[in-house]
Amino acid sequence: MSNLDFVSHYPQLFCGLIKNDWEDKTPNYNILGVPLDVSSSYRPGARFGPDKLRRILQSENFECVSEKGIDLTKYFRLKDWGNVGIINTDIEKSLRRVSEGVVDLISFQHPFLLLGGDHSITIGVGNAFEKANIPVHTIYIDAHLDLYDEVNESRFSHACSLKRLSELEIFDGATILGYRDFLKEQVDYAKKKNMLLYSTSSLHHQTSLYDFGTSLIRKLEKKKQHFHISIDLDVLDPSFAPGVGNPVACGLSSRELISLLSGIFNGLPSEKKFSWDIVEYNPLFDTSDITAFFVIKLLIELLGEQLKFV
Ligand SMILES: [Mn+2]
Repeated sequence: MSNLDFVSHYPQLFCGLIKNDWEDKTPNYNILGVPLDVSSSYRPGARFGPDKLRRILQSENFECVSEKGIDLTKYFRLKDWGNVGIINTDIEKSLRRVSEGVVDLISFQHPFLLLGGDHSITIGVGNAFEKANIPVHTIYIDAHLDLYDEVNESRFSHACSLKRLSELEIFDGATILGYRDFLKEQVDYAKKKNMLLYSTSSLHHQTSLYDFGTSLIRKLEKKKQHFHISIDLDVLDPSFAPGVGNPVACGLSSRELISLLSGIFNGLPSEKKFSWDIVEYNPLFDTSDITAFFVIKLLIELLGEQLKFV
């Protein structure tokens, strides 16, 4: 039996692009919700993220056409596998369930997206790749480095995610983009582990974040087998993403983040395998659904850039 034996309550979302059941057609893209926020240290509520996004994805407010004119409904068949059955009193069991679900997603050989949940869900993703024995380079987009060894006596906190990933056998380096809230010893650790570090201000000074993203991934891709792109929405300025668990001022604009990520997918060759997650969306602290509408725009633009992978 598959570990993915749960389905979404919403049969059809996002202009019909996301369905539970594609009947005679095979899905070419998979989505899994992970409503986990047990370890949130400051503002819990990310557990409500996946279902709130699904509610908004039912709206008729969007055309599924990217700004480059790509009509996503012609090419993408996304399957929504619903939410992982999280046990909100037990993070280790919950992460085990996340990783069991992700092992199945890996086996489908199609791109997949996880909707968090806080950043601890990425630990479950790493564990799944460890089980599948696939080396992974992580593109870690975050205002924080998440390199604490322990937070509140837990090694599975959302602030320990990159530290746990860095200890895996399959850890094939990381590129950190957009950090601006950190300790010096965390930067030292990242350098010792040969991680590439780009602060928010170093990104802000690039003339084109699209070109920067493209050249960054082109330099990396030849030596890497699989890329996991982990997007913590707190990389954005809180004025663009108020609905996050740990906001940090002076972040990227929504345009800057979309340019950076579009450039990365533009530079990634079609034969490369990748997966991604969007984490820390917290509807309890969102204002007028600003953060949710950004996530939907991010999906439209990035799926447009991912056309060559489906
Ligand atoms: Mn963060």
